[in-house]
Amino acid sequence: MAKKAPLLLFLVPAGLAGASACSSGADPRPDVSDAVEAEGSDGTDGGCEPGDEPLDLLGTWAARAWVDVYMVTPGGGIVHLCPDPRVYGVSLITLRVRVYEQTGTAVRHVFNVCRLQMPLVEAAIDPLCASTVGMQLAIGRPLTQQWPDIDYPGGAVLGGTGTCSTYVADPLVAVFGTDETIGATETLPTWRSGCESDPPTCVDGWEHVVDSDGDGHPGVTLTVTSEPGDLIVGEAYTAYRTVDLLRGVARSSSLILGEVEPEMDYQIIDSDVLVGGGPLPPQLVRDNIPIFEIPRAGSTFVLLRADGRYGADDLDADGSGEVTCDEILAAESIFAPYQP
Ligand SMILES: [Ca+2]
Ligand SMILES: [Ca+2]
Repeated sequence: MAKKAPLLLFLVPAGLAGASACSSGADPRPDVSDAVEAEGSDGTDGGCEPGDEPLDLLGTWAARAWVDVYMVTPGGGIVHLCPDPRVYGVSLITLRVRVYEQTGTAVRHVFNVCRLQMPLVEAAIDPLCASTVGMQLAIGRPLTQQWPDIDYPGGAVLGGTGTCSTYVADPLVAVFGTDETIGATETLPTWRSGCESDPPTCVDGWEHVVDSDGDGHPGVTLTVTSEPGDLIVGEAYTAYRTVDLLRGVARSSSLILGEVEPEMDYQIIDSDVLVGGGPLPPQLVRDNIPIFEIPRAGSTFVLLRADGRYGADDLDADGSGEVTCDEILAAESIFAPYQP
């Protein structure tokens, strides 16, 4: 510690000139410790003072992430978003997290995805958006039914063993519609631009496509619907991936708050879509269904203990001894105070 002080003394005036102007002391030492403390507790809303109370994360948690997305019409399509081709929305991801081991600052857990809701956007055919409809993308029913039972094992690292320690989870990687050779970073199977043949011919990486939701169509099914009317309706068969990195502060043994660095992306590898009542070839569906642009920063999450310990709500409504995704979704108003 003593060795580091001269370096900090050197860095603080250079890096935090504005902040140190607000500090009162003439003695530089309190300024340095203030700066260090502020940095350590700066994860969410400040105010979290590291305490002596030991942190116990074992048990079942309910989690919600609010992911900022921009949905963008690729261009060249019949259907476009309104009023701009680039529309802001929020995707909601609801998770169950079971922490089964905590050794010092290392945590082991299993994540389950309870639900992923994509934003409703306005779309139209006419360029001036005089007559718009709501367009909704969603994960198809086969996957939404299977998802809660799929375990994503992983871990997290704490910055300390007391309350207000930092919390950094392993990336939550969920890939659907491909074999296991496609992970967090490999290129998803992709329809070659301009190709007008069948999917096995047109999709680069077709050999990696798997009917992972078991609905008889390649890849995993996304549905697109519009209300009112049937401007655009049908199914897109996709390779789909979401990667979420959660970092925050374990404020207590029943509350973790922080930011999520998200990625979400999909490639349409086949489809069955009607636009204005007429079928649309797969190579054109890509131009008519919005793609996602997700900012790296600004999205937030909360983990709330859900098993009744440490003063938390007990979401085990049926007394089965286990908190299920259905029980979390039935009690989702618990997330409301943390909505950004
Ligand atoms: Ca499928
Ligand atoms: Ca239960």
